[in-house]
Amino acid sequence: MAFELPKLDYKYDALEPYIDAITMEIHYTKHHAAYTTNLNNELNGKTEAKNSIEDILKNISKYSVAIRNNGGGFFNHNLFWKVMSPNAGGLPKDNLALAINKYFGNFEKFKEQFSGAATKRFGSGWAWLIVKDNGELVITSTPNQDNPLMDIAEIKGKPILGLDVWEHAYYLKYQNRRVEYISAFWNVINWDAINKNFKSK
Ligand code: MN3
Repeated sequence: MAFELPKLDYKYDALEPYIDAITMEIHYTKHHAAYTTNLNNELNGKTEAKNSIEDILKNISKYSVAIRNNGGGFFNHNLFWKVMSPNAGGLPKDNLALAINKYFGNFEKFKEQFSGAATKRFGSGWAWLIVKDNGELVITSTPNQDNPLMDIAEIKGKPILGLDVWEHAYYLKYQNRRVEYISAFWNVINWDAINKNFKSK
C-alpha cells in the first residue's frame, strides 16, 4: 500500500489573506506531492512499505536519509493542512486550555514562546507543540523535515500543532519577513483540530 497525498479540506485561496493561494497550491501540489511520491519510491519493494508512517518515523534511525526527509515531509504536511482552517479563530478549549495554562502560564505566553521557536529556527524546519509521554506539553523545533516522533529527535513527543517555516511556505507573499508569516498563522489555526489531536493522545 502506497502512501497517498490526503485531500485538502479547503480551497487554495481559503486561507487568504494570511496564506496566499499560489503558495498553498505550489506547497500542496508540488512540495507535499513530491515528498509523498519520493517516499513511495524509496519504500517500493521493501517490507517496511507496509508499516504505518508513525511506525517508520519512530524508528527512523534504521532507515535511509531519503526516507527520513520524505517520510518527515509527508507526515508533517498532513498535520500542517489539518491544523489550519478558513473557519479558524477561537482559542484552545477544555483540557488543552488547562494544559496550556499549566505548562506555559497563559495563552499569550504560549503564543510568544511558540512564535519564538518558529522565528529562531535557523534555515528550514518546523516549530511544534508536542505532548510528551508523561503528558507534559512542550514547544520544540526541528530542522529540515525532521519531527518529534522521530527516534533521532532531541525532544520527543506527539506533535499536535506544527508550523512549517521553510521559505517555500511563505516567501512568495512575505519574502524574508518570516515574523509576519508567523504572526499571520495565528489567524488560521484550527483549534478544534488541535483539541482533537490532544484528546487522541
Ligand atoms: Mn513545506
